[in-house]
Amino acid sequence: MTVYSNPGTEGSLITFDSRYDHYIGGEWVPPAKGRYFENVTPVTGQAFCEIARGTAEDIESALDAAHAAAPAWGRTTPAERAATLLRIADRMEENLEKLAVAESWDNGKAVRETLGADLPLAVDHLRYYAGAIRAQEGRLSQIDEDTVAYHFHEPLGVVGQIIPWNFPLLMAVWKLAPALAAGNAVVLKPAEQTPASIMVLMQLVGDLLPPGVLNVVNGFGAEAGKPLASNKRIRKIAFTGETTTGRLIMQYASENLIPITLELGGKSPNIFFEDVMARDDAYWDKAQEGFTMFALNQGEVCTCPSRALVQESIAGDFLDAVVERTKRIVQGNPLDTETMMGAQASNDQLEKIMSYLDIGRQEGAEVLTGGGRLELDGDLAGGFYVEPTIFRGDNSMRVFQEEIFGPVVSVATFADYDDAMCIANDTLYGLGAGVWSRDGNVAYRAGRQIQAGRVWVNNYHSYPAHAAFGGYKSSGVGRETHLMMLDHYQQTKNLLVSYSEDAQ
Ligand code: TXE
Repeated sequence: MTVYSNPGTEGSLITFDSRYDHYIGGEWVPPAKGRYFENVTPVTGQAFCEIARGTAEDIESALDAAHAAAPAWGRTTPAERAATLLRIADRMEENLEKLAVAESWDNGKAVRETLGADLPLAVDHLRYYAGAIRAQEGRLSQIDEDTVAYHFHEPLGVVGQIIPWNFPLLMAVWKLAPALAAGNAVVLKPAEQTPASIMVLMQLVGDLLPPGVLNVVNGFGAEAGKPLASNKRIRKIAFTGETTTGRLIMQYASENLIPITLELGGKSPNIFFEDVMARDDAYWDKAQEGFTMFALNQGEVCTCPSRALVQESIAGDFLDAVVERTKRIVQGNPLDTETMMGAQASNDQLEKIMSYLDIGRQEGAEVLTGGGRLELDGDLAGGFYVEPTIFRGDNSMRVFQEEIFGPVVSVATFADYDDAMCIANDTLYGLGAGVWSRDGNVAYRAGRQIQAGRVWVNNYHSYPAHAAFGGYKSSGVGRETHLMMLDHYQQTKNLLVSYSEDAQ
């Protein structure tokens, strides 16, 4: 067991700067309007640094730098770009503990997760796209004996990226790795709730990229995000966040006729067929763990399995077991490696979750465990902690239909396979889903029938590179974490060449 010291205190791995500027053209640049905002750690609820409050002027400066850098970066060879990504991955790996503590302090998530998942996954994504870009090939079509169509991949040029606060470093890398591998220059806007760990990352890796290839402008959605997403000088916008914001991003992009990728909200079903309890064995243990995944990352995951569907015939025993399991989730100081669940990312998010706990009760959902704020002592008393909560109700309730984005699961029962599919697909969203059955045919059929871009079968919440991730329905447009994402950051140049010496 390790308990990392709070940043800035004796023995800590990291001391944050008291103030962070924007990172533009390889330099630290103060905000044009000279304004900063306070950044709070959810661990204690205290402000720990100031962040540049970006506006349209800062976005324009970043776009100037990106446009200056884009042509040369776009002409580098795949091997050069791959080598750069690998160097960034190595630098992150060398500083893994430091970045993990920074991320936990900024976001509130357990260091057990940042050490074991967020950072290793980010490093692996960089390495994956380094390999993917080197392996990418163009295409040639033979039109006739003398005519050939060559298809070349070209970068788009300068792209904008806007990310959320639930996995700040991992979301940054999910977006940056394919964009940079494909030869684009980037202007990235982190979420206003969690900018600090990304600025620490830029301090660590900024020198590995030519100035202007990667620019980071901080600030709020309306003040910095909108001027970026609606800018005529970007050739693409990539966004992860709320579905309503995603609609706005799509509107801005439509004005400029640029492509988008959107990764939005979810209300993912996690379906347990009756055979999961057929034997008390390792599989049943794994299935129970799969249920408790609703609390992973404090439930602040777009694919949070926030609707559990359990076959009626096993509901009583199943729920007794998973309630017991949920009560064993260790909550507390996110910097303690024993802690499984840390703090919610912001006070706003805490209040949103608390309001849904009230809504669920008012709708008549039964609280099987949890249901309130978790009060902790000492310097954690001001932090944003919530108990993992299990509601039991039916799929028409708001707690089954609306994204809560907290450690809250709503459980409904189903009679048979068709009933399960009907409830699973009765949602606006289609990002993730889980299917648990020992019967491979049932699991396969259900996996194909559920309207979601990612269905985990007999597992949940794994995010390996090389498996496409993205939404159906109102959950988004495009696919990340797979080489098909390169297509979203490239345009195709076709040269249609005649080698004929005959007159046309
Ligand atoms: O999201 P926003 P918020 C869901 C989750 C959460 C809710 C609200 O349910 O409770 O959204 O979170 C930037 N133009 N998800 O308010 O507003 C903003 O600055 C351009 C699900 O934080 O979508 C931030 O960088 N940019 C989700 C980013 O968008 C704008 C992850 C996300 O903020 C903008 C996060 C605008 N007009 C929240 N308005 C997921 N799918 O993982 C805001 N932004």
